[in-house]
Amino acid sequence: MYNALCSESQCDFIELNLTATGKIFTLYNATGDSRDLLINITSNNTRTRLTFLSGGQIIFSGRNGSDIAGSGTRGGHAGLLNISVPDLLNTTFVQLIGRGAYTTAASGAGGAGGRIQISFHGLIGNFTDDVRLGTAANIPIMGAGNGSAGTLGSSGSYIYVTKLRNSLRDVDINGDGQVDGTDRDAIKTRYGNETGDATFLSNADINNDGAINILDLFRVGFEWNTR
Ligand SMILES: [Ca+2]
Ligand SMILES: [Ca+2]
Repeated sequence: MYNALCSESQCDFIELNLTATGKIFTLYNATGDSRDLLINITSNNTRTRLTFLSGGQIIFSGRNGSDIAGSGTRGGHAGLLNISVPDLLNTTFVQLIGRGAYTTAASGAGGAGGRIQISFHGLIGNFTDDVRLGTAANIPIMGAGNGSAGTLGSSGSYIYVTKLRNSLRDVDINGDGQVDGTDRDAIKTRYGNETGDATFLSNADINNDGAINILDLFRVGFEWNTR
């Protein structure tokens, strides 16, 4: 999908909404390793965003060793996934999958797990940079590949999450796709909180100034029922 917008390992989108069944796959190189993938949202429009709906997947896994022609002595390594978004990164339900591949070759090693690097301005609710090797949505899956002799490839890693600059967070505080009373109440119950308070919730600090107050509530009102 989106082939026309991709060149080699880089895809430049003005805006991208990956639907529930949408999948982006990387290609393999000759030795079965995943090519790296750079997804760039290029527009600087205020509400330009990268959104993944439930079930959307980006897969940058290595190729299984037994499927690599003339080789197969090890599983393919997963690649590097880089995502750059100028405004809003909504990964609430996305699955980012960079598995090292297995191999059936004797004493062969599994491929290494993938790496993820993300740069963004705003932050939508429910995003986590927690690296686990499970299968739950919204958690990167970057497990190491296995080999027939039991040799594991290295685990995947999260390189960093960085903000390109401070900016607004999305007003959909609980990340359910609606701007409504639930989001209003998330501010209401924390009204007056500041960074460091036990009940402070960064997603409710929409203008990202370290305090939850009228300035944040105003922004929920401004986008009330807008999606
Ligand atoms: Ca909401
Ligand atoms: Ca605030």
